[in-house]
Amino acid sequence: MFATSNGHKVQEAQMILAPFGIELGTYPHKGVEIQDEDVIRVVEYAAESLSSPNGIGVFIEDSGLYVNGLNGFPAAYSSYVLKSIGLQSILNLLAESDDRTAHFDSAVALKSEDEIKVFTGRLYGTISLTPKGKHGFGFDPIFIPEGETRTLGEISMEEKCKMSHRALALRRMAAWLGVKATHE
Ligand code: ITT
Repeated sequence: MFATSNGHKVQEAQMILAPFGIELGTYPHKGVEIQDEDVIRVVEYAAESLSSPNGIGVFIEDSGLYVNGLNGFPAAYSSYVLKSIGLQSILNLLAESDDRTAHFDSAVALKSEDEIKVFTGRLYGTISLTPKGKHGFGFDPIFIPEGETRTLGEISMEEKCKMSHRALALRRMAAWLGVKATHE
């Protein structure tokens, strides 16, 4: 079960975990979310208060964008920053900086019975000069993954799910669960 309120994250997680034969249900109760810049601390704390419906394993995932030219902002506050000031304001804040490098971090906490296991993934890249592309969600239109010329907004969900921070963390979880990909 994936405990989240974000439909985009559900779609991506389904695509990432399908090759492992993992069918994903979703669950709306995410546990208590603390304010902390580190996504690992956010999921560790939330997992403590997460209840697993019918004893089925349940996981949460928290991600954040860390922009080096803004001293790591907006970090795990990404959701609030996007809602409050939006993409263009981030580009404006960065206009004076000559460091446009950034990364996405993802932390997944899996709770099964009384055990909590955390898995992480990171995607390095740079922040584009303007928003580009209609795919994905959140910061995808301004994030250019390392080795790419296009933003995540310009690539398909399938391509994003081969390289993303979320894919790395979820594949680590699948490996820990001992499930092997049927095709890769
Ligand atoms: P939950 O219910 O799972 O907490 P959420 O939307 O709050 O959903 P996160 O806290 O993990 O999700 O992510 C915070 C924000 O960071 C999210 O709303 C997006 O704006 C942005 N974000 C996260 N992952 C992203 C990705 O893969 N691409 C672009 N933006 C992303």
